[in-house]
Parts: sequence; C-alpha cells; structure tokens
Amino acid sequence: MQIQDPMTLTPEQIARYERDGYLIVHDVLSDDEVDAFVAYEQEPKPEGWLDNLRHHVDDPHWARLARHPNVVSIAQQLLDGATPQIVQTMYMERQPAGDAEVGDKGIALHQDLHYLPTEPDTLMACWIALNDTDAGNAGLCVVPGSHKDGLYEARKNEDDQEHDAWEVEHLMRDRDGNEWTQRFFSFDIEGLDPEDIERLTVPKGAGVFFSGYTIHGSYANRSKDRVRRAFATHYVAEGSWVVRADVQDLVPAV
Ligand SMILES: O=C(O)CCC(=O)C(=O)O
Repeated sequence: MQIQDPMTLTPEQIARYERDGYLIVHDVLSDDEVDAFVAYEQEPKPEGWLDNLRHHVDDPHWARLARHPNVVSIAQQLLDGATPQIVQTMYMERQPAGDAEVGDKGIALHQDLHYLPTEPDTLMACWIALNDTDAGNAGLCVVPGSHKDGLYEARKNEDDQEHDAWEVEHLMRDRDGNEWTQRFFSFDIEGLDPEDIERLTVPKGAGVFFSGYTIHGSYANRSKDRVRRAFATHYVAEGSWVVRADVQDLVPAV
C-alpha cells in the first residue's frame, strides 16, 4: 500500500539496520507532535490505562503515532516492502529519582520475540523518544548484532534496583484455532557481557527501529529530575501470525 510523503532510508541506513539490528532515525515526529501526545497523556486517565496494549485501535492520539507516515514508511522499508500491521502500542514513562537513590526501574534485557512469538518471525519495533533520553535517564539499551543469533535463553530476572520482576499467563492461539495458555515472565537474558550493551542517546522525536531478535531493555532512571518518556509500536509484516491471543487482531498501519 502507498504511503503519502514517505521518509526514505538511504542504502547505508538499511545496511546499518541489517548489520546492527537497530537504526536510529532522527525527527520521525516533530516537536509539536510529541508535545501534543505528551500533553494528552498528562490528562487524567482511568486506572490501568497503560496496561492496555491496544489503544491504537480506538484512541486517535495513539493511532496517530502508531500509524505515523514517517514511522510506517521506515518500518515498511525494513520489512522488505511488506505492509506493516500493528500488534501493540505502549507508552512508557520512567520517573526520575528526585531525593531517592533511584527512580522508576527499567525493563530487563530481552528480545521481543520472547514476549510476542510470531510466525514467521517478522516482528519489529519502533521506539520513539518523547524527550531527550540517554544513559542517565533510563534511555534505551541495545546489544548491536544480537539479532543474528536467534532466540537466546532467558530466565526470570531477579527483582533488584534496576528491574521489576513479574509473571503473567496469556491465552495463545495458532493458525488452526488450537488454544493453550503460556506463562510469561520478565525475561532476562543471561550471561551478557556488559561491554556489549550499548546505552543509546536518542533525542526527542527520534525513533529507534529494531528487530524482534535484537536484545534491548533499559535500566532504572537515576537522574534527579529528568523523566524519560517513550512510545513504542510493535509491527509484523502482513500475513504474519501473532500467537498471543490478546494482541492477535492486527491493525493495518496504512
Ligand atoms: O523503554 C524501555 O524501557 C524498554 C522498551 C522495550 O522493551 C520495548 O519497547 O520493547
């Protein structure tokens, strides 16, 4: 499907994505677009609002970011021209430490295919910084090149100052309609060399595109007063099957 005014990647950018498993693209959202979304999210919201992964279906503010022409055209180029289908959307705010030692915790290092198995494995994400983010305020971390090694072993992380630990059960459904439940927990990939973990600096409005195999996560916000805000959309290529039933109803991004 044709996207109006698409943002076009250079062959070098596509090669970098293929080599590293992630790509930072500046200015996918304008300051005004970011500010409008953040202002909307500051308005009072019902209990459990951020637990819902499907606001892109019926909330125009969320749909606008998940279906943004810049984001979708880049996702489409990275999916070899397939039309991206939206799986889920998340808004993640990490509060600073203030007078405490640490602020909000991050998400232990994982591959998204741990949480969202898909067939085939076309899962990818666009994580957009909604303010300036870096190692000091729970910025996104990645392990460059980790997308080339398939799915890593992961265990439930230890609850510590950096990461929350949790467990949840999901209904799963295959293409033939067979159903079962599967336990998920806060996955943590064991044995990573800290030197391989890159702490990204991503300015407001930039997007980090990464594959479902790319190891990524974040650490606690240890800044005194710098909140970290990000919006992430997970896509698959048209024709892919998402096995988790709660996010199986895909929304075409175009
Ligand atoms: O923003 C973070 O802290 C981690 C985000 C993440 O894991 C994701 O978008 O899949």
